[in-house]
Amino acid sequence: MTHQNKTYTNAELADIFERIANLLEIKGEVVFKIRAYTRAAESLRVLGEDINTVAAEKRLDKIPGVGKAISEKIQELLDTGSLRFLEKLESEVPPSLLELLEVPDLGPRKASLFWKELGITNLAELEQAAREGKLRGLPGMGQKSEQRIIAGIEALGRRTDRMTLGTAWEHARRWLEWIRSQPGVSRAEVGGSLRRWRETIGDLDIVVACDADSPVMENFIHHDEVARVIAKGENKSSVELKNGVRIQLWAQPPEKFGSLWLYATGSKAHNVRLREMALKKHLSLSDQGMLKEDGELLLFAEEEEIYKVLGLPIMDPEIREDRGEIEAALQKRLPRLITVNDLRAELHAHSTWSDGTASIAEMARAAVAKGYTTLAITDHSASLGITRGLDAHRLEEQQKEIEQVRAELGDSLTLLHGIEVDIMADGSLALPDEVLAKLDIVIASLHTSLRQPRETITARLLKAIRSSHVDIIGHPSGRLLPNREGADLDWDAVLKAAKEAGVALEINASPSRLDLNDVYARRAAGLGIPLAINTDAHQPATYDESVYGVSVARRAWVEPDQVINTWDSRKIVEWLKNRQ
Ligand code: DGT
Ligand code: CA
Ligand code: ZN
Repeated sequence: MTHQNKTYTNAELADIFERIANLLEIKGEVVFKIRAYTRAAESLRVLGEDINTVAAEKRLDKIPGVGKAISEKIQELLDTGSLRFLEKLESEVPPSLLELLEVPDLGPRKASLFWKELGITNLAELEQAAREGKLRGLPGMGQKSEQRIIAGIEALGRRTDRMTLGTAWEHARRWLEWIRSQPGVSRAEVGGSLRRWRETIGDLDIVVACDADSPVMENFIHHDEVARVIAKGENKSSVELKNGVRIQLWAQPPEKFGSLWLYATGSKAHNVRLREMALKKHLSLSDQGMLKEDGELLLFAEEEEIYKVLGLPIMDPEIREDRGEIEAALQKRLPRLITVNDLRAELHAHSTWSDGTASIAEMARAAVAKGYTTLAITDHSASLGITRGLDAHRLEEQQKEIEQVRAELGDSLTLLHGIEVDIMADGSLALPDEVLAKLDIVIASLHTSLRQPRETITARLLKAIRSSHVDIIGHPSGRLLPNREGADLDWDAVLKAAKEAGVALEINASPSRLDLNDVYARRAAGLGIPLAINTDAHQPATYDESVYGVSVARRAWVEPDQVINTWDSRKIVEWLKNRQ
């Protein structure tokens, strides 16, 4: 059957070849065949020009990683809208087996095993078999791995389609630019969870001030990238884009922008509190303004004026969560929240000595350019399965290069020689104490066996916190946003131990980590535990992700001095010295 109207984007074709690769691997096909399809998929994703153009110009077989066989398949898909090879494959390997690959740590080889040995063809059957204890007898499986699969399936059930902050900001910046270019628009800003810098984002809220006859709303719902209009109105429309992102656009004339922006920023709980306070003054607060009992509508072009009427100072969006900010504001004890400009140090950075992509000198020069006065190079220890971890010998070699860069940079940067040492499954560190003792700074992180039971993994982390040379615990929970949950830790115990040991806890700034999260960062700060906001940079550009870590700290009500990265070099070095 042919579908004349079916067209494919590069990403859709890449998905098809990835599907083929997975099905072939489940089938048990030889490795080089599978690799050919994975490579083609990767190549299509980064191609940078429309596949339809490439096909029209007969250049398909010139795409790197795409040989004759695969270019013919692309052509067949573009011509007919389907692929006989894939149809045949799907009649041999049930495509519902691909559901299994969504389970964390479950790859095609395991899926193949379950299918061939137990006849499992989908997720529901896998869950049932696991709960009945049928997996543990298979080769390479045991009771523990069976438990992990059950936990993985449960986690899938809790999964959301929320975006990370990094992804959301990328989309939002592009759309802000487009909206600001529309006729009659005087102002456009983000609202919603994005303006509050929540750790993940459901839909983007964009708030616009525009003239009554501005076409912005119409142009928005008819934009090329829109797949579906979810709701449409004169002042508010909501769409889903072809890439799956949802955007809600709010519009009002400039004189109502303040009330609109306040309303659309939320949180809902914060809004409800403000509304209650307004009602006590016989005012009804809405996105339109404040309605007086006599029917007059007070208009607000700026948010600040609304807070003023309510007897409050304007509040930073990050704390508008009804977590005590109203009470604190009334008592005039709102925190002076940390900002990115307060940061003077990066204390967790990798180089080509482990899995980074820049040299120590490049990382150091970029830190100076960023205005930092301290940088710690903390490459991975050797234990990890990852590339080129450091052992005692390579650390000594690295020390020489550190010395050279110090000589080059002089007083402009305090360059610390450190390590990110792996916390092993039993809580010991991957390198012996005498090796760690020689370093300026030690970060200890959990990278493996994150699914240990609560007692085990808590004890493991406590052991690391209490060991003699650890200064910072890196990304304490090990979670990955938006969907891999962190370790099941006893946080009371972790915070108590960190407090006693004087160890700093990291707020890892990567948008796919944000770990500590806002809630635990706030508890840690409340206990007086030093915090470290680090980007875990593997290249200079990553330093700019510090803004995400700072947003977590701001949501946690953290003031600059509680974060060691705001200190000058002398104070950081002194803190490190006093810990040893
Ligand atoms: P999200 O999209 O799930 O990441 O979270 P938000 O906070 O962006 O929530 P969303 O998109 O449902 O709504 C955007 C803002 O609109 C929200 O932050 C506050 C406001 N809002 C939504 N529903 C209500 C409501 O029922 N009452 C009040 N007062 N405000 C609301
Ligand atoms: Ca939203
Ligand atoms: Zn790292």
